Amino acid sequence: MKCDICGGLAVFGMPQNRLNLCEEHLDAWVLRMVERTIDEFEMFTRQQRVLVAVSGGKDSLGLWDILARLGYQTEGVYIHLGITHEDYSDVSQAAVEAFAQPRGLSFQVVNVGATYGQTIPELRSTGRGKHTCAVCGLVKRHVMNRVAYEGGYAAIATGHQVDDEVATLLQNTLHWQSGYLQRQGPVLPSTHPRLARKVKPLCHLYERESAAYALVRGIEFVEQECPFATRATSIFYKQILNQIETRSPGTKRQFYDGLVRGKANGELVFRSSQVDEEPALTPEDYQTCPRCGHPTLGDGLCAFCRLWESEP
Ligand code: Q46
Ligand code: ZN
Ligand code: ZN
Repeated sequence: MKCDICGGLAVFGMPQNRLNLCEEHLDAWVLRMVERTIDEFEMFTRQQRVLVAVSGGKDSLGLWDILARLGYQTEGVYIHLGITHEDYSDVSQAAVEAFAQPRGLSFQVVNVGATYGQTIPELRSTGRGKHTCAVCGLVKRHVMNRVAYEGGYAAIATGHQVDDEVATLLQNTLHWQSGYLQRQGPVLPSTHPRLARKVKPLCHLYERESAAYALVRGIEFVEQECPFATRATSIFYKQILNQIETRSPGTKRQFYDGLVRGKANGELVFRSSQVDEEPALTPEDYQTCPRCGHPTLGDGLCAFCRLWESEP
């Protein structure tokens, strides 16, 4: 297999683009793709500071590496969830440290247990009728919004790639979750000064491209999945989508791009007022949580503070 650009030894094939690339040209292709995505969706500029949410996995560390190489101003945030199964959270934090230090990149750690009194597994075990990932997602969103607001960052960048996005899209479509479909996209605008703009610069990169980039760059990421992820339905949807993609290369990109394009040109319209970060909301739609000052749609405590409220 030859590289379609230089004729050298190709190490990576992309059937959906009919493209085979050597290491050097895969690297250059990924950088160009991400830069183009940032520009196309006007995610941020080189004059703005971006907070990169890092988990220690290939996608978020790869994203950070790409943004730093492209000359963007980045800082990382690692949220230590207190997951002790196979030392998952400690091992992930160590991977983030080992990545950032030699590159001179700065990051902060928010330890959920130390900061708020309970880790994610402890919170879950007190049985609030929510799945672990729902609790975890709520906590991570709250922490990231707080860190971004306090640090004055222009945006939070996450490592979601095409496979993550289409798994979510399939799940939301099967259940016609109009609120989630409305907020899904490469950019979630800020609807309140305390709710940061969220951007996904890898949203046009397939997971295997992101993995190949991390390998080519020699990034030592955590391969271990979060122990709770194995039960996540998103893995099941990813497997189904991979089967469809094998049969018909490019389907994943088409599925995702169709949503983004349809919403941009008004062909697809979804409505819901039940999601805290729905893009159509304005600051006036929110109340202020009396405990943490976070914006919330209902009266009283925000969903994050209610989590800690309901002791068993
Ligand atoms: S970290 Fe948290 Fe994920 Fe683990 S508990 Fe679920 S949501 S799977 S991205
Ligand atoms: Zn080449
Ligand atoms: Zn609150």
